[in-house]
Amino acid sequence: MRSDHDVLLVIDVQNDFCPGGNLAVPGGDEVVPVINRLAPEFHHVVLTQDWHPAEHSSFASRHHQKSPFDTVDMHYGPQTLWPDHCIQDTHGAAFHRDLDIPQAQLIIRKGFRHGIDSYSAFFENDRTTPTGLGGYLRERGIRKVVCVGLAFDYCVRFSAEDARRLGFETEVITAACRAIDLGGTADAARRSFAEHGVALT
Ligand code: VGL
Ligand code: ZN
Repeated sequence: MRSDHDVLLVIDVQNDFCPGGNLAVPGGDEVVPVINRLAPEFHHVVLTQDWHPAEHSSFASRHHQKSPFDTVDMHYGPQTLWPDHCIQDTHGAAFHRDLDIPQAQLIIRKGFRHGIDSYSAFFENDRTTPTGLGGYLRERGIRKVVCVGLAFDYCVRFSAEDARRLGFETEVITAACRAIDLGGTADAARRSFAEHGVALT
């Protein structure tokens, strides 16, 4: 077993990020058995779930003459646009059916506000609105956050860097992640982890 002060943060292992989904990450489903094997080593497991209203502002379909993966300026800064994905209460937003972590203690839903996206499990994309997870983990006596899931270069990256910024020791297990990799974003994530003191294992 891991230390009682470690948490496994399982990020967005949802149908839309797996092959056949609306924002499929290559090999996304391959993380499921790896995470299922890791989870029993942890006393604390938290899941995140990307959870958008049907007309979320991160969807390219909501922007005139924009395509998925274009960037627009939002009031909080640049925002990549995505295919419609992880709409609340749809099959695409459900966890992968083989994800088997009955002991998970908390599900953090994020991106539920129409006008702002949230890659990180800790802060929305304005980088200041907290989700509450930081306070929850602190109150539970957590010192180390171990991140796995989808996508390595977006939600895993932002969650891990925010965990570090909040003062948690932070580790990303690469064998339990897959990347979207839009023009070098996976390499950028690896470099950024090195700069910020996020351990890659
Ligand atoms: C994610 C893009 C949009 C992710 C979520 O889970 O990495 N990426 N929404
Ligand atoms: Zn999303």
